[in-house]
Amino acid sequence: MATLVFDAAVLSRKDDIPPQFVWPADEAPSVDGVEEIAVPVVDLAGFLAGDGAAGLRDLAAACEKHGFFQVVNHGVDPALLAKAYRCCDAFYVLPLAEKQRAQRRLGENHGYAGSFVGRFGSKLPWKETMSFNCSAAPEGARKVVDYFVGVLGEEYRDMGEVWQEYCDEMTRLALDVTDVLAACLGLGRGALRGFFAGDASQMRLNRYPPCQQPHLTLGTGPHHDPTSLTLLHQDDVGGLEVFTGGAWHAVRPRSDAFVVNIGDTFSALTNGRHISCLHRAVVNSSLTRRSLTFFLSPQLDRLVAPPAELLAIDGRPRAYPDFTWREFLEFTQKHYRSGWRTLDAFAAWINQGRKG
Ligand SMILES: *[C@@H]1O[C@H](CO)[C@@H](O)[C@H](O)[C@H]1NC(C)=O
Ligand SMILES: *[C@@H]1O[C@H](CO)[C@@H](O)[C@H](O)[C@H]1NC(C)=O
Ligand SMILES: O=C(O)CCC(=O)C(=O)O
Repeated sequence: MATLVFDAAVLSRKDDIPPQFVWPADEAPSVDGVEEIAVPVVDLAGFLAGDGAAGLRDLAAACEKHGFFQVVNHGVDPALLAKAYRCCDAFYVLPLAEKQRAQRRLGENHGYAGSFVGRFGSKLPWKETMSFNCSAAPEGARKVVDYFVGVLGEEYRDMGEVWQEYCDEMTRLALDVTDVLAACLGLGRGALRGFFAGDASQMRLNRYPPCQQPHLTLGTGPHHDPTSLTLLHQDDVGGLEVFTGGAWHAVRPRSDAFVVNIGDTFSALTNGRHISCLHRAVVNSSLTRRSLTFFLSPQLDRLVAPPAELLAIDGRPRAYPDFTWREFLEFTQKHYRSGWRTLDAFAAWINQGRKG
């Protein structure tokens, strides 16, 4: 199988980018740029301290319209974020051969991806990624450190420790966010936490090198996250865009905020009331951009079905059949690569007897 290696140092200087990275005109970003969107902001500390109702109406509307918002006063130490970005850089400046010791293989969802195997022969994303599992379950407490040491060696223990600490904080924050969303849905605080007990979450570090033809390509193609909730921190370059009201909109970086994207599984959990956010990332002609994404997911065998209390409040028929996170994850890996309307395709596949 042909392998195209993403060598950032070489590609960043190319005046003509390789055709595999050129996206069709109707998907490529507009040369004129897109308008910024005013993203609703949740004050997490304020919510947790009890002035819970403030701003919830706007937030609920945002979740039902496009599925994303920002959270500030989230309690994540800025020093930890700074350390995380330093670690991200320290990983990506490694020689390619060193990074490839963590090479992600076909069918796997963890490791370093900077070269792309044959079947991804077109519309390649302009980026490198490093992904790894994490979990707040007791047996997952050292998962991240063990992964770094296991795959890259003892010298990477400190790096693993930083990502362990970062992931632990992200799980804490994501679960706090479920409390806010539960309130939006008319459920009690804590109503959605049990669903995520023993979570099988994931962390991904994205690095987008500069591109001389930024309007021909995308750093991350348009997609819905199949996972439950995504906590995204972007550096100050900018590039995250969300689709709402029939158009793409830029999300201005805000160093004190995490962007929360609702994913397919959370949408199913809310009986379709909260929308899975369609988003993408564009690249920059002169600057390297980084984003840190944490994907909260339940245990693999958790049944994804809306809480009875929610169905009673909602009064609407079930939007999706029952499924487990494992089934959906496997579907996204084996049957259906595209990030578009994956949940609908999955629901149709279940309703047709899980064939094919
Ligand atoms: C990471 O988690 C996924 C499921 O969430 C699992 O399929 C995979 O084997 C795990 N990989 C590692 C290295 O733990
Ligand atoms: C690159 O980033 C800078 C700084 O954020 C911004 O001003 C500029 O518009 C971006 N250029 C492109 C092509 O995105
Ligand atoms: O880099 C970004 O802002 C978006 C990243 C993203 O959507 C992803 O990693 O799934």
